[in-house]
Amino acid sequence: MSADFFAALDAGTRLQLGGEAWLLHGFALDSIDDLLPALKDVIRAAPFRHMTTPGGLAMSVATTSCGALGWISDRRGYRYVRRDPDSGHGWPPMPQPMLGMASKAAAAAGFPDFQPDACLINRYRPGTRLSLHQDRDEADMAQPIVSVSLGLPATFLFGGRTRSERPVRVPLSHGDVVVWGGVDRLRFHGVLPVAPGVHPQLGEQRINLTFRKAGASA
Ligand code: MD6
Ligand code: FE
Repeated sequence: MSADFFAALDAGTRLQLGGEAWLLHGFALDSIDDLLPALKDVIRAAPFRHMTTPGGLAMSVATTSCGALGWISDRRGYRYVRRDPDSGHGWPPMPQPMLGMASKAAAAAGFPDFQPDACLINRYRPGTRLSLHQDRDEADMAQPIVSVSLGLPATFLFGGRTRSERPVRVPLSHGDVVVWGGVDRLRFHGVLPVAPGVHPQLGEQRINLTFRKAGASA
């Protein structure tokens, strides 16, 4: 798969990445004029911070959250919590344009009942990467994850169910949405270092939103 091949895709193109994993190219662009101001409000209420890994290192990705639950990392481990430890208050509520877009994307990928209660927001400056990991801190592995790329492009690494399987490289650009669940829910994944650049709307950064159903289903 080459970046040129992907660049030639039209908004609206769907690319199947696995049995239950899809790249919905440009899916978020329809609602981008509502998404970006909503995101800005969230970041004002809960600013990005570099959390500490259980090993004691500062993460190079800066993170924040919105929704009933937010994802945190500290010396004790990774988990979802109801309060932002920096402010002592609840996380900002998930804005309707973000919630609406995420559930529409999930439905388009075959998950019609997705009701996320958490959105983890990651900020990558040029040079920032995310090493291969699995997302396994959520209570219900039957629920998919919806991932939205904004700003600078990046190369997503989509691996297998074991760390040793060689990942596929998937170029992601502003407005792309990746949905995965089911048989693909526990695949290893990561992001290569973001190349320097300036995005017309977001400047020198890539922002990734991952919508999850983190708590147990009612
Ligand atoms: C990112 N994404 O694209 C990081 N996790 O910046 C993730 O770690 C991720 O995109 C689970 C599902 C989709 C994702
Ligand atoms: Fe992840």
